Amino acid sequence: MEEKISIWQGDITQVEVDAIVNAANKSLLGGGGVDGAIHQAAGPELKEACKKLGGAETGEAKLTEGFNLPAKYVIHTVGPVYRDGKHEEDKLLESCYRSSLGIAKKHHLKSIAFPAISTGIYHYPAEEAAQIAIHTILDFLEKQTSEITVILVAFDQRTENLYRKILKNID
Ligand code: AR6
Repeated sequence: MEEKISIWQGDITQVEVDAIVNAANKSLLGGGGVDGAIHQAAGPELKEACKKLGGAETGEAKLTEGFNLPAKYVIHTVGPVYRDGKHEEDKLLESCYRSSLGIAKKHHLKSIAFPAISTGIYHYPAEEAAQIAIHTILDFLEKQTSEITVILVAFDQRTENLYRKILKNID
């Protein structure tokens, strides 16, 4: 499985890929966490482009250019706020990964980097979120026979360890 998904620890704004994914909120107008870092690094033009998108629903994804980022594009997706696991949080998180990959495929992008959507300010339990991320990505790549390279960006060691453990168990 390692050849389809790679893991990289660090700041997603530095990753040179066709598209980085932003863990945004429904307004798509910026916020804290990885969203704040992406807007900061991309420059004010990103916010101007986002204003034209008219927001997004939880689980949806929308595309903009990357402006000052090394990535060509940003795919903005809205993760679920984790409440108790009984409000379709898993389906909505899965939808974030699936929608983002669908956009990448539609635009013939060859590489995409994901942050750990919803696991920060939105409090999704890290291990469950990592399981959903990896299984959804692998399922998409298999069923859509997509050649896209996927990078999972772990901001901290704990997330990196989780991703490595899950991938190892699938092999
Ligand atoms: N590069 C990669 N990953 C990062 C970075 C970075 N520069 N910064 C943080 N992370 P979060 P959410 C990790 O809170 O939980 C915003 O205000 C972080 O360690 O950014 O989906 C939005 O506007 C965590 O593992 O996103 C929304 O309102 C992961 O990215 C809300 O936060 C996601 O953490 C979305 O919350």
